[in-house]
Amino acid sequence: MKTILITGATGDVGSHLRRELAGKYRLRLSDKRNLQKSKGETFIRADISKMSDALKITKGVDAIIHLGGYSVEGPWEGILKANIVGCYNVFEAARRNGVKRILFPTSNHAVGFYRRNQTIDHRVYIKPDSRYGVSKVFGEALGSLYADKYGMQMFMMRIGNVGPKPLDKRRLSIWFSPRDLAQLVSIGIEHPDIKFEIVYGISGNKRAWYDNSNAVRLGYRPEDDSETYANEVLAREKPSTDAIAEAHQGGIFCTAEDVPNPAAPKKGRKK
Ligand code: 15L
Repeated sequence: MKTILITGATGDVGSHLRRELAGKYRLRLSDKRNLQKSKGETFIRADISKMSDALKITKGVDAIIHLGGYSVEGPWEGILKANIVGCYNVFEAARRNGVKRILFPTSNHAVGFYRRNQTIDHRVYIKPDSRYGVSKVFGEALGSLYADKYGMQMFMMRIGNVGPKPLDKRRLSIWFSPRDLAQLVSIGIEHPDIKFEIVYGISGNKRAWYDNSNAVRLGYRPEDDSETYANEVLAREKPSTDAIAEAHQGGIFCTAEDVPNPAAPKKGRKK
């Protein structure tokens, strides 16, 4: 059984993955915050902005799902530390420890300034909508470098919004159900021929803004479609006064300086 490291495991995506991957892999979890581990899991408390911690958690694993970091728009200092320094440390520590494969949840916000009337694929020029989006582009670029220079295997998932149901009209286009997330992650772990791939982490949504043919080429067959929830989502949608947010795929990330994290139960955003 493969050992998979999940960084940032206390977050919302981490919690879905722990449940979905349980029994299929030996899960090594890490986070800055404490976590109650379940059967088949180990936990190492770590701050990935320190290289020594990154080296410790990446030792002896078969693949890494690097979720750790800042997950919404926020102050530059926080994003720099968590998403630039932290991402560099994890990729570099993996290289030094001989870990070949990394799955990186980049984000729809790496390309959030594309307009909603456009369909984009994995080859489009980047158009980040926020400092957070820029930090995800950094991860994609670092992944590309480490694939070309060191022969590492990099699976970049531009994730939409993970959750049991789409939250609003924008998320009808980018929703990613937990079971589709698990399927795409399994492809990222198991596919024998990954060098550097960009795929979109979304379900088979009828309203998708993405041509996800690269994921389909690698075997992805999503089971869910946000259309199932469209009527209930649209019925409760309030009209927006933010024309820029409304016109672009990234929504309020295109105008806001700080964005509440829908996944965070109490505090505004992941610290
Ligand atoms: C993201 O990249 C965030 O991590 C997540 O919290 C959501 O805000 C999501 O994008 C989104 O666009 O809905």
